Amino acid sequence: MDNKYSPELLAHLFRQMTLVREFELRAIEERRRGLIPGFIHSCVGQEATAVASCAALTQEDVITSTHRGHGHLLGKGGDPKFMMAELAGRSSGYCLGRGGSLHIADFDSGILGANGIVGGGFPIAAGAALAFQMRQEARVALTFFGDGAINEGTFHEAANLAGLWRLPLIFFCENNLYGEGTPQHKQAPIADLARRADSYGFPGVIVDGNDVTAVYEATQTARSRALAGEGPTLIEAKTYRFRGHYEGDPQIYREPGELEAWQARDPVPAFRAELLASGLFEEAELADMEAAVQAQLDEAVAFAAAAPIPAAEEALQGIYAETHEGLVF
Ligand SMILES: Cc1ncc(C[n+]2csc(CCOP(=O)(O)OP(=O)(O)O)c2C)c(N)n1
Ligand SMILES: [Mg+2]
Repeated sequence: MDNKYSPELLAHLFRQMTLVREFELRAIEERRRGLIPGFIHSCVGQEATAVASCAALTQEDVITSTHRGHGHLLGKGGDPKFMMAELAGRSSGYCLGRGGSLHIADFDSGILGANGIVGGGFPIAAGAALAFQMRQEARVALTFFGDGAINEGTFHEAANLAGLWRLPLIFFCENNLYGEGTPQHKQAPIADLARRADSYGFPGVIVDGNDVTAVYEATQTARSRALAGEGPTLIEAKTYRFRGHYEGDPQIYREPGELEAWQARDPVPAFRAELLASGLFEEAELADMEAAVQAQLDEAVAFAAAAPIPAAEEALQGIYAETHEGLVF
């Protein structure tokens, strides 16, 4: 382990990666038990991309997320209690139980929204980045998306203007090799999606998405460029999801041995082993962090289960804006 990373940062990355992994497993379990209705698209296997990219941002920076967004939101400082309650459709959730897993927003944490519309986050993040530039604020926007989403028109429109206007925007592609059940090579004529940045006049970098410190560094570099007025960066993080596209997906599309090969590079135990080998952390310290995460999740599930579902009479509240005040971030 390179000693340029502080023990505080390493501990933060490990704690957050553990939180994301365990949050996902708990959400899957609670869906089976009936607390959580609807779809869950888990990011098990993609913890390093979510956590390390957000760790390179500040609280004032903003993100847009996707249908596979729990890790992004936790990474950006989302509270598992309000998230679990939102997944359960309870009135104590981030969006009062109206949004569910795919539509969580929390402007206080700089989370402009997960999005059920594939490619829906690009114009929102570009708009936020334009606002930061016009107000001369030292903030960046980061938009998460998948290898499927990069083929949407919204990517190309946002990338074109962001490149032209040198917006402080980071395009963060989690290339997990599939869009639903379609392998990446059947949805795009090139394997390295980072090359697309070239068309829009900004750098595209490829990073090992299962290497937490590599992702952290790539995002830090992109952020520094953005703040220096040099414009966007496209980061393509090569990674893999270990579970189905959604919970219940029969997963008939994987190549034999593919899942096992990626599981051998599971980012969470790999980072744990790296921390122990560095001599900076004792086994007991890591076990304490893991136990603290479990306690936090017990609390989150209890918080969600204790809250009521929203009353039917409130269904139309919060749909139409009465003022612009709530929209200022
Ligand atoms: C505009 C739009 N088209 C299609 C869908 C259906 N859909 C949901 S997720 C998904 C695949 C997205 O793949 P990718 O961007 O690679 O993200 P991943 O699921 O791999 O994280 C599709 C096609 C949608 N929600 N929105
Ligand atoms: Mg994908």
